[in-house]
Amino acid sequence: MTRPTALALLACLATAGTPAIHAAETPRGDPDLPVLVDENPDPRVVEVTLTAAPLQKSIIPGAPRSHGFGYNGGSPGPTLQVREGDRVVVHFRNRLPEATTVHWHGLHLPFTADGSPFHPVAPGEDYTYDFTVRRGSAGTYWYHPHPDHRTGHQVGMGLYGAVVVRADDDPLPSTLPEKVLIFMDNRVNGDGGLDFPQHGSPQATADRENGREGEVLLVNGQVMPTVSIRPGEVQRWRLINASAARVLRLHLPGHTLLHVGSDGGLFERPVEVNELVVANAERVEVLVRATGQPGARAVLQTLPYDRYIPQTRPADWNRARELLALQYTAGPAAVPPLLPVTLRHVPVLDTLQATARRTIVLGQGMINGRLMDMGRVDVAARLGATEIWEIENVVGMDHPFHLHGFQFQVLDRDGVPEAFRSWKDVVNVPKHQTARLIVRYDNYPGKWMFHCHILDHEDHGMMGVLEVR
Ligand SMILES: [Cu+2]
Repeated sequence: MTRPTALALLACLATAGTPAIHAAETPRGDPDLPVLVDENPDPRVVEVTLTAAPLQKSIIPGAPRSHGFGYNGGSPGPTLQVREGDRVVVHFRNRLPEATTVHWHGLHLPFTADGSPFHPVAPGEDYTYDFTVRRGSAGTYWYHPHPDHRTGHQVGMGLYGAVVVRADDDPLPSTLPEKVLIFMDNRVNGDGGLDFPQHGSPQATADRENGREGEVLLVNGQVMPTVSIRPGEVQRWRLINASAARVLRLHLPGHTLLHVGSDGGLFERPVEVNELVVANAERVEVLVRATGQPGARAVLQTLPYDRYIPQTRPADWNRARELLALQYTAGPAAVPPLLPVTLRHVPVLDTLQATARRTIVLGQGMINGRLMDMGRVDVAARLGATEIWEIENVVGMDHPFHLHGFQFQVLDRDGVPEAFRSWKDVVNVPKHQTARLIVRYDNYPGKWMFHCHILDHEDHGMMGVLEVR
């Protein structure tokens, strides 16, 4: 592992002051999430209890109490905080009226701990997820249900939470204030209750096509929360798009962001960006540099992103939406911290080692022309093998492609080599584009799902099975 060279990366690049933007909403408090309590005194074992149950409060702020689901009484659930090398034991209790699982999205773990549809947990039953956090996997992940056909419903009912994996040799200063921000959207009806369409209704048809989007945009379960920042400060934000279908195109007016990491952790070096597309289930890590004046305010927005087929594109798709307020404190400025110019080494997966090349065709609602069948193996591979997968989207809407169990690296998109190497478990494949990725099946045999992460597509069968043996 390469240690960072501690050279200053200037905290005041290319910003022209921070425009004051006024939002109609009343600012709410800092959106910090609760953390799962470690019940084990051994410092290298994290043992927690996670209960899924109907929620006694509304998951939409300000709405009347409505049906919903939560983890440990909240939506989102508490954050799982672990370190590389930790053994993690999750005592899961399903107190929902239906079967569920807990999928640890992006983590490299045994088949029995993956929480895929192969290991449903019946109502009233318990299940223990037991795994060791891989070295080199420090990053931002999340957990959510993954039962057969019901993922979209259960996530929409409120079941999702964050996972943070830390490294002992994290190259970024530990003094950077950190925020975990989970983005979610949801739909409410006239009574303020969660709105899921009736089976067979026009809305159900549109959702099946587009994926279910909602008008209420939530950040850590809040509408337009406020994050405070001191002028000069640098904050580390871990962003998770937990939406069923909404793709975020993040933009913070008056600021550029330092993009430092993706699904499987930090890059080799930071990349300065004006905006960031985060497809559903993807994560990004960014450094936010407080280059504005004391008392200034900026609003993190999601800009329009056209992922739709024209026939079912929502009428207001081209409208920017507000997500959260960044409020500068009035006091004196902090001295900007020194930031490393290199972060860590990302190992190369060698294309010369690839022993198979696969073509995965994403059609509308199907993969390689077939619907999901739990009894079928779509791809069979050897443990330890390296393979190249060509993910070809042949239809006119984007599909974010997710592989369980193994992080991969994107090689190229439509033949254009990826600008830099990173670990990924989701790659958004835009309409009529092809992405090539390389993956190595390390350590764990089993049956692993690959699927579109638009939850409505996944639930309706846009999924396949990779068996590694
Ligand atoms: Cu899809």
